[in-house]
Amino acid sequence: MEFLPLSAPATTPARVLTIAGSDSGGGAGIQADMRTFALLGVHACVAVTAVTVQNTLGVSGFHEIPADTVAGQITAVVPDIGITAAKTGMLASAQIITQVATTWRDLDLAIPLVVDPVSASMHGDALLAPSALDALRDSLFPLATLVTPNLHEVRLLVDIDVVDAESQRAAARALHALGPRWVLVKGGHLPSAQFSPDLLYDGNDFREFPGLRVSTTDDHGAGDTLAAATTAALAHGLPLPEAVAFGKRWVTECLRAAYPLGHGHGPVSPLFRLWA
Ligand code: PXL
Repeated sequence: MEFLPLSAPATTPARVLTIAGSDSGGGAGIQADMRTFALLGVHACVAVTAVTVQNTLGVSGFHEIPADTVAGQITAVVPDIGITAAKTGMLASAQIITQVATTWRDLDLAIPLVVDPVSASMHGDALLAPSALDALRDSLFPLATLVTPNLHEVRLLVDIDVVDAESQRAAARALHALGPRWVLVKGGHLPSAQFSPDLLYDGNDFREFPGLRVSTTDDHGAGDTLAAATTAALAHGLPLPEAVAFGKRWVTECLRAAYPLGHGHGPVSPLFRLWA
């Protein structure tokens, strides 16, 4: 696999920020982001939004962090540390989404923001209050450089059932109308046995990333890992379509390297980068 053009930084590496929830099982959320960020050579700052209680069998609950504490984490690190790209994952509630959007707007940053509109775990456990969908659409999407919904999230956000290439395009158009600069409609849940086609749209052109499907049930954290790798690539200065292409290759390799864990679904793994 072709990797990012990394050379050792003279002193401080590129910095990114993840605004996301903690996964006690270590496979998704902040933990997935940090694994990928470290292996892609970026320093990661964290604004924790929620602490989930979960293992490989599912999420049994979560504790939401107060919205002003989430905003406080962002305003504490951004001007001090200086970040070159950011991503959001689990945001839990409308209050947190609204505060994150207000904080982001107030900081007036000209850096990419990748919004992964996490709504549920792979087991179907809710990670976002249904009442928060309006906040996501109205306040955060217009600030996003890229949004990365899976097909379940597409249905919740724009009420379109993606079943083929044509409906995937319709969904991309509807999502783009909500204000993000780019939309990536992920095809991981499409019925194809061979491919997992993701569709990128900027309001004018469509670009498909066919991606070979990796057959595994150990795919916990795949969406987070794709968004994190794309964010890291943006922090390294890649243009958006190349960053998405890199993210897609990265998550495919992480799916190939996924391992069984516990009694349920194991995580995708970027640890392959460490082995000879
Ligand atoms: O993979 C989405 C996700 C994001 N963030 C947290 C999660 C999950 C899925 O379980 O637990 C904290």
